[in-house]
Amino acid sequence: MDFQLSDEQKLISEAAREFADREILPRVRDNDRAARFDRELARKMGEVGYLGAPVAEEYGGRELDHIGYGLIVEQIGRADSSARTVVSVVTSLVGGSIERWGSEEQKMRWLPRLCSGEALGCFGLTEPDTGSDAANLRTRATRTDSGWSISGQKMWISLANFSEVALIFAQTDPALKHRGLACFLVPTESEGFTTQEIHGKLGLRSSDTAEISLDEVEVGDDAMLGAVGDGFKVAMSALDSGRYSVAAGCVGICDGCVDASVAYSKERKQFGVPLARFQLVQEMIADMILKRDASRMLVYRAGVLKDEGKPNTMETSVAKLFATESAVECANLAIQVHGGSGYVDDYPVERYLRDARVTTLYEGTSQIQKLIIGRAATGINAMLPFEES
Ligand code: COS
Repeated sequence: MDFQLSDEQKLISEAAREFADREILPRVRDNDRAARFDRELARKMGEVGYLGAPVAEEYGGRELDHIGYGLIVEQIGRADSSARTVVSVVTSLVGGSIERWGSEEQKMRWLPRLCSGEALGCFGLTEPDTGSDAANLRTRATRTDSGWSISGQKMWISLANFSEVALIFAQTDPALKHRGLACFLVPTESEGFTTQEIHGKLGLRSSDTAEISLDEVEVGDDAMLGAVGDGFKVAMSALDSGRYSVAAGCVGICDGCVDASVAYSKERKQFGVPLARFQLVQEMIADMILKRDASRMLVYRAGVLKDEGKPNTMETSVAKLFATESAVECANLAIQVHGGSGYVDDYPVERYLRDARVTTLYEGTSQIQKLIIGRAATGINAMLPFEES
């Protein structure tokens, strides 16, 4: 067992940190205040290879392992969770799914553009009435003479307003339940495909979030990712990677909270001494470090399993659950250390709290992660109706 990063991994992490300090930090507050999606930043992240880090080089990626990918995500997440969302969605949910399930033609058509940041993609699984119960989709795909016609609604879809391609999950035969689902690569310029921005979010304000409407959108057979019936597996395998990425981003939030709190507590004086002199302040910093380090180790464990090609759904859920809850707790503690200054955006900690809050909701709520972990431990699926479990 080796707890040290290799020299190459350290370099990857340092380069990502420098990039984030140089390209992201100077614009993060303005983007957040203006609730502005920064398309130019997404392009820059593509240029340096952060939108296709684990994708094979022949498709425009950097072919890094999952630890390397996680290190990049951590550093981007430390600077700005909205930028991190672009990395996670384009790499883990969209690019990863195309690479894993796509035909050679689909890979060549989409991956180089996604990896370079020339095009963006979004992941259309969630619907107005379907969140945790992901198999129960209402969006329908109906056979036509030349392919499929898709109709339905998708909700809370990151990047949908700026994407060139959407992965759309749809039911082909409700009687088959999850085995009737299919995933389609739908160009967003298709007739009948429209999006509407969702306003008023607590956090991730400079991340684009939208509702998608599909009104008899026609696609050919060649738009299907995998086969009819593979849709649920495409979604679950994407989420195995997406949850890992969210967890790594939350390690970055925890790390940012520690650094901001250490700096502030050494600089700010009360009762004639720096805040850092007080034991109760040190306790808060120690609690943050505990959560950051444990989250990081859990992310590394999941990443190593992924790199070894071993089953990791449970370990990924453990990492996602712990890191996301830790990010919320660390951000809350960091505000406490900063006092009134932590309540305004002169410091990053109030944004950390607002941005962290969604991570225990999306890509599977904390409750869903616990049910996945509980099922792995007991062999009993507590998500089924009682008569079927
Ligand atoms: N990778 C590939 N295939 C997987 C998989 C994975 N990680 N997990 C499950 N599958 C497959 C199973 O092997 C099974 O295949 P068969 O039909 O051949 O038997 C099939 O998918 C169904 O698996 P399972 O019975 O475990 O599915 P459930 O309906 O019990 O899954 C949960 C329930 C809650 C785990 C799932 O619906 C889920 O993750 N929900 C949360 C959704 C979510 O995160 N939404 C946020 C969207 S992005 S913001």
